[in-house]
Amino acid sequence: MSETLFSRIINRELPADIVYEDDEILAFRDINPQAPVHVLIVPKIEIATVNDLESEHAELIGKMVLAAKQVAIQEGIAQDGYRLVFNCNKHGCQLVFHIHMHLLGGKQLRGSAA
Ligand code: DGP
Repeated sequence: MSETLFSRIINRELPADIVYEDDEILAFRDINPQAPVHVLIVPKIEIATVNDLESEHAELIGKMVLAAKQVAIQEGIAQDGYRLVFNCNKHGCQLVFHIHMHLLGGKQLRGSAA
C-alpha cells in the first residue's frame, strides 16, 4: 500500500499540530477546521476505511475513543460536549484513506448527523 498523508504526518515527514500521542495513536488538529476544536484521532497502523476493520482492531478503536476523551478534557470541551465521527468512503465524504476519528467541539453543533 502506498503511504498515506496521515502516515507521513505520523512519520514526521509532514508537519502537524500534534495534541496527543501514545504508542498506537496520534492526534493532531485538522487543517480545515469545521469547529473551534477539530482534532483527528489517527491510529499509527494504516487501515484504509472502517470497512477494513476486523475484530483484532476492537481494542485499538476503543483506545481511539479514550484518546478522544483525553483530548476533549485537555481542550476544555469535555463538560459542554463534542462529537466523534468516522467518515467512510464516498457517501461518508471520506477524503483520506487512513482511518481517523474527527473530534469536533467548542461550540453548539447543529443536527445529529447529515
Ligand atoms: P475525511 O473527509 O473524514 O477523510 O477527513 C479528512 C480530514 O483531513 C479533513 O477534515 C481535512 C484533513 N486534512 C487533510 N489533509 C491534511 C493535512 O495535511 N494536515 C491536517 N492536519 N489535516 C488534513
